[in-house]
Amino acid sequence: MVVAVVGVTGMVGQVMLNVLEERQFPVTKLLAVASERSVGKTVTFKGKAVKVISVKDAIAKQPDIALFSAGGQTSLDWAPKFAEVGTVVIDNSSAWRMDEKIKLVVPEINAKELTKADKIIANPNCSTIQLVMALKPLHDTFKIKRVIVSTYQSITGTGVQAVKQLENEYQDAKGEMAYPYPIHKNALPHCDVFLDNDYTKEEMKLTNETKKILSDASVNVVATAVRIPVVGGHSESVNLEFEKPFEMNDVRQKLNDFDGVTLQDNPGTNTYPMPIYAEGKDEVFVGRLRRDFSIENGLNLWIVSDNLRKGAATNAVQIAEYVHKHLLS
Ligand code: 2RA
Repeated sequence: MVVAVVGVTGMVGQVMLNVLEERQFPVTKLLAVASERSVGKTVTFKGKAVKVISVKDAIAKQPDIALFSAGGQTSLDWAPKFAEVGTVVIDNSSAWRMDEKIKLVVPEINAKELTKADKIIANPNCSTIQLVMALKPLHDTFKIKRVIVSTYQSITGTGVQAVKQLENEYQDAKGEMAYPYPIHKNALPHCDVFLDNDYTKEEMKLTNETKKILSDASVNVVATAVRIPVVGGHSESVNLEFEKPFEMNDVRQKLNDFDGVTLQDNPGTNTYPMPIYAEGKDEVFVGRLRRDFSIENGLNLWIVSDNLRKGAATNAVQIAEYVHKHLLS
């Protein structure tokens, strides 16, 4: 298959190349695509140097699949033009996620809803993907009434500039700031921009995307998104209120049985998920399970996952695998 990676020089674009190779996706030709300023540079795929080309040149080559991680405006401008030449676009930006004509896909949850007519498919926000992976098996069994989530997000979600800012702050060096404040020894309750309702865009993504992926607008979701100086992945403290009563063993079983979720939960051995150990892996790790004794049918849990992998690149490649297997062959 001819596969384009648009935004190939960015952090997620680079991880997309790694995941395509690791999962042995059947790439017969890779189109490495980036902005004009990167055209002519090279990236490495399967040990070989691949020259970066422009979006226009990539469209002319009519790839089978285009994985986008190049920002919302680039997706709005160019995804439809790829679709016009028959390419299936899987977009990691927020541009299409809440468009009612566009499917928002976590393969383990709703890939089956995809059809040959879907030429633009939205990859959910990283913090949403790990959340709904844990919620789905519990919602199907115990019907979630309310979700309260606090996130502790890796600076890799912001990008290279944020990683550079933290490195500079370690060395007490000056440099470009990705954030309005220092991130070293700090926690910023400010992911993305503030909206008129005083929530941030990141927090409203968690609210709106979760409802769409679970196909249930009745699930109430409220979020606080916090940036912390880690790089391995996003962590989330989650409080759930169910419609139905539950047994803890049943909760564990449902989570354990859900493809892509790994339970790490044993206080007796200090076993719980941590971003330093989730980095580079594709699982969504769940732990710190405990009943919320302050409400009826309440549960607390802790969710950790590598935001560049299952939170972005791996989820997108898994969608491409589904498309290749079920819709293009
Ligand atoms: C973040 N989820 O972590 C957003 C975008 N990657 O900044």
